[in-house]
Amino acid sequence: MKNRMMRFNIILAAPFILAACTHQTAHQSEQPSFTQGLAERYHSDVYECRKVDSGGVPPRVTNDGKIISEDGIEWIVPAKVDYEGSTKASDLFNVCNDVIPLSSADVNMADFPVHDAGGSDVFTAYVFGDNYFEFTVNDKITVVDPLPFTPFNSSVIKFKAERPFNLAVKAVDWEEYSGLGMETFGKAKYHAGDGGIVIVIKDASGKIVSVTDDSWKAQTFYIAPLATKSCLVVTGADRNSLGCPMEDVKDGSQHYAAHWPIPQDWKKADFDDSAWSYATEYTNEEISVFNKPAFSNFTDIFDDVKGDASFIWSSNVVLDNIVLLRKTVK
Ligand SMILES: [Ca+2]
Ligand SMILES: [Ca+2]
Ligand SMILES: [Ca+2]
Repeated sequence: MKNRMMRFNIILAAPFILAACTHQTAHQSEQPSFTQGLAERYHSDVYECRKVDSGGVPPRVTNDGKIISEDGIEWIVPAKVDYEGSTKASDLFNVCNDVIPLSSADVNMADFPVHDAGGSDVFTAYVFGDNYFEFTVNDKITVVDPLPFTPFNSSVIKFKAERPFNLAVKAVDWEEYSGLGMETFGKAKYHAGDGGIVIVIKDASGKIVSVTDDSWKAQTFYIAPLATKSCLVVTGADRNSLGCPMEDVKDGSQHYAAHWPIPQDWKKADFDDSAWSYATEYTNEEISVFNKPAFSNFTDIFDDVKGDASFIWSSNVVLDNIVLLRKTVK
């Protein structure tokens, strides 16, 4: 009886299995590699800050890790970054460097260096990222977040360019448990932290020329933690983890992570991002930034009534941990 039932189920399922295989072949490059468990240490102390933030919270240690996926590929987690040796963004607010202005009125914008992305117009970008970003203009200059994990900081990037220019931003939600996308948080030993980034760009006259919103393109390349592999739904270029559990767990050490390779040419203006989704907008409340002075001391910039920037990310601001963002500023 049992065997007959099984055979019956297989016959019923056959067309669906066939359909799934055909689908997978058509979008093979979009299927992730999976890893399970903690990565081994790659670099210890990518960055170290000994200062506590204004809430008395000690900084988290910034490590990264490497881990081999089930299909034999080595992945650097949370992301392979160009931190060391790269040009760092200027500090708008950075406890670790003792740059702690109470408002934008206390910041001398004329002091910041100007990076040359081609062209003669000067633009100023203001960035707050949870937790790390690499900001590329016209694939010509890349300026990186000086503080990869915590405390939370904010940055200024002044650059010369000509409109239209292309922005390519790699945004990384850093992690304490390398390869698992989790951190200790209060009483929770395994907590999936969130990401989010907000950017405002002004021209030399102070006029806002671009803010982060849902006109930006966004794609995720690293999703963790995954309680199961099957909760992740990949349909073409769409990588949807919204059906996966996100609650704190007692032991996340055996959770999975999904990885995709980052296209070589993704920073180029003519890179085809047509299959990518538009970014999802998140509110200040969703990202919980009112207790973070690197953001809340500068709401005149980030929440300007003349152009209120939204936090953006891919569809899952908790589980998606590497998000590439693209925008052409006209
Ligand atoms: Ca940061
Ligand atoms: Ca985070
Ligand atoms: Ca996360």
